[in-house]
Amino acid sequence: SNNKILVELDTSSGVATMKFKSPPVNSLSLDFLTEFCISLEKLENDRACRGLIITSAVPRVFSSGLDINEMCGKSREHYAEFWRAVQEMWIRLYSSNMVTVAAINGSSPAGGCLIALTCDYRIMVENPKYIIGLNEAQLGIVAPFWFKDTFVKAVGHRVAERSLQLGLLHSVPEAHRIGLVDEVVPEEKLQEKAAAVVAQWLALPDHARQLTKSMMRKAVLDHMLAHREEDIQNFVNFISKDSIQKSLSMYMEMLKKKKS
Ligand code: CO8
Repeated sequence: SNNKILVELDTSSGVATMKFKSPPVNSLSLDFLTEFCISLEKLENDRACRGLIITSAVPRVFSSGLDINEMCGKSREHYAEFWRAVQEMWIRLYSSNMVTVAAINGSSPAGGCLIALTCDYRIMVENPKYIIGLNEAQLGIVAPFWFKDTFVKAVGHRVAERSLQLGLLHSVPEAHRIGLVDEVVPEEKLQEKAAAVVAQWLALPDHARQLTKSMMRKAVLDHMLAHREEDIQNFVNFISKDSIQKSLSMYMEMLKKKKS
């Protein structure tokens, strides 16, 4: 598959833009995650590419998070394969040598919020309809420890504790106030702002910035890598429970009803 994510590299600036284009809501299916990892690896290995802007080509949604269909009514083998792909996406993005900026031009719940949090910097479009946060608790599921760690690193422990327990989806001004996003801009300024931020970060010597990034992220990354297999087993056991399957399918029903 090679059609859910558009990648463009501007060789003069060394900055690539990745646009999620998997309608209706850029949910993170196994195919999407696989394509994401392949695209990221290509850019990572391309010496002409030093920066990455991640944004959406779908109106009003950055990413709706993990594709709930991948977590409902499937085999344990499928759950394990899916979860490994989710981990792989995070590992690659969190440890990327590139400057990564999330240009969040729509709602970004759960796994969508995780992608944004995994970047170096977050810029969100001001729009009263957009929401962002780790709402897992609202679905009756629990954000994995490395989602939590990534969130805590951005907003601090107290804010994360409340937001995670309540599964809050924050408005844009609130997300800005708690430090979940770094900057808020009008839609028409987003691209320009994202390019300016990447340029600012790229003005430093790569090696110093990269080593600093890796020093700041090492503990969280090492902890995840040390518990990767255990995390897969936990996910498979948890998601296979009848009670969890029931919560997820009720949530999917709720999403579909809300529409009419
Ligand atoms: N997965 C699959 N389908 C989805 C998802 C999703 N995450 N989100 C939306 N859809 C579907 C809807 O059911 C709907 O389908 P249909 O057209 O058949 O009715 C279609 O996409 C369009 O959705 P909406 O009508 O809701 O679109 P809106 O533009 O009104 O709203 C939103 C967009 C805000 C993104 C909204 O769809 C939404 O809130 N979606 C749910 C987001 C969510 O809660 N995601 C959580 C996923 S779980 C996760 O990412 C981390 C899990 C960690 C696992 C830990 C376990 C141990």
